[in-house]
Amino acid sequence: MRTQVAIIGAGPAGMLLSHLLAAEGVESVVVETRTEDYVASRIRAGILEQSSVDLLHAAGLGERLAREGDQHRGIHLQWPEERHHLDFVDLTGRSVWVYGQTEVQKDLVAARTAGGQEVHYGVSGTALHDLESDSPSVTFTSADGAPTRVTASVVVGCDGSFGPSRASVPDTIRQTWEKVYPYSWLGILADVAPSTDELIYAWHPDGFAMHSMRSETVSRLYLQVPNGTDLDDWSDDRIWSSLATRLGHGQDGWTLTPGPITERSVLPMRSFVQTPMRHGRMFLAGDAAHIVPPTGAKGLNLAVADVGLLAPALVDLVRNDDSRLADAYSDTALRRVWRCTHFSWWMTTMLHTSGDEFDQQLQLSQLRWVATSEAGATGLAENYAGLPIGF
Ligand code: RFL
Ligand code: PHB
Repeated sequence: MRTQVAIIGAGPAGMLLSHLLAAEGVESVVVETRTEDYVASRIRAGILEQSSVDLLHAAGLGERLAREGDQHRGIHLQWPEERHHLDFVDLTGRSVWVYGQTEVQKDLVAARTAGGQEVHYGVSGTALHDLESDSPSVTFTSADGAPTRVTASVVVGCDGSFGPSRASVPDTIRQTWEKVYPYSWLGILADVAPSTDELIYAWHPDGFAMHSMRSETVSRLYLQVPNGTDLDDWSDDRIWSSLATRLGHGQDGWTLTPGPITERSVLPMRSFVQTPMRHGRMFLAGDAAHIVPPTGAKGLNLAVADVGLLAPALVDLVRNDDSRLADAYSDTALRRVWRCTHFSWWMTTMLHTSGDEFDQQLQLSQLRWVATSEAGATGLAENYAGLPIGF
């Protein structure tokens, strides 16, 4: 089959790209290894920054987000005996929204289904071909076993951290940077009302902890754990009592209410960037090009920002044969990618304990500065609430 843009991956990057292209009359085909249900129910990001929310509204995808999303003015930053609220709206005029990636995905799928988007779920053996030619293609075996080729003007790799697109850039051209952190997160979803109005990021000598949420009745919480942690070693009681200790249960009358745990997983943490984000007629967007540790809440937001830049560039390229934005895409996107990579590393290393006592004192000093100096707080707020898309 033939289309204008072949998109690999039906996660938020791929589905948002197909939506933005369709709004400008550019046709695409999406291929995805997983099932629609699997992609829609994967528990991942929870925070949307201002520019992501603005983009979703501008794309006509903001109706449920406006109704069901929860706008937060800032976050609580804490360490033993101290909790400080950073108000991003006062500091930068920008805010963030609690609206799960699962909800963003549902809105995208609903909009693309209404628009008649062709999405091939459950494919296998995805491969990219002829990327340096004017008619690159993607081959795969469809869910019912048929070998299939999609030939296009452009191929976009939105296939996340394990997809084949990034490796299709020749080794002589691509450059990669990677940092693996010496700790993981144990994340839980619990059927209990959040014990906090806004997110709590907590430094503690036992390790980092965070209290996030999905709704008025569902809480999302994380604990720093060693790499290689086995979930079987963490009973519900151990999880809740560790969260209570690290989040400061009993401090100034604050209490953590436990509840039934409905999902749990261990997430390794790494930073990764591959450049350039384009090779010939193949472009990379989202986790396919870069991974950040979740501490800065940037992964989904970076995927949205990439696509926000890429969609108009592809419209110009395939509709008007104008390659200026496409030629600038990689450099423009990477400016923001490196900013968010730095911010995510900075939040991660400020908040996670490594066992080094000298580092601990530096972390506490930095936390005190960020929480109590307007200059320090504004730096965190500006990065967390997010810089404008074209930054
Ligand atoms: P995705 O969502 O991984 O989607 C890629 C899709 O490509 C498919 N695929 C293939 N399709 C066809 N052929 C192949 N060979 C393929 N190989 C793979 C995959 O099945 C998948 O459906 O990447 P995308 O679209 O770039 O979106 C990125 C985000 O999902 C990711 O950055 C965020 O979830 C990261 N993240 C967070 N980001 C935030 O902005 N704020 C947060 O609060 C936040 N919290 C998180 C997070 C990620 C987490 N995990 C589990 C990694 C919290 C967690 C726990
Ligand atoms: C989440 O709600 O899953 C979440 C929130 C903020 C983060 C990471 C994850 O920094």
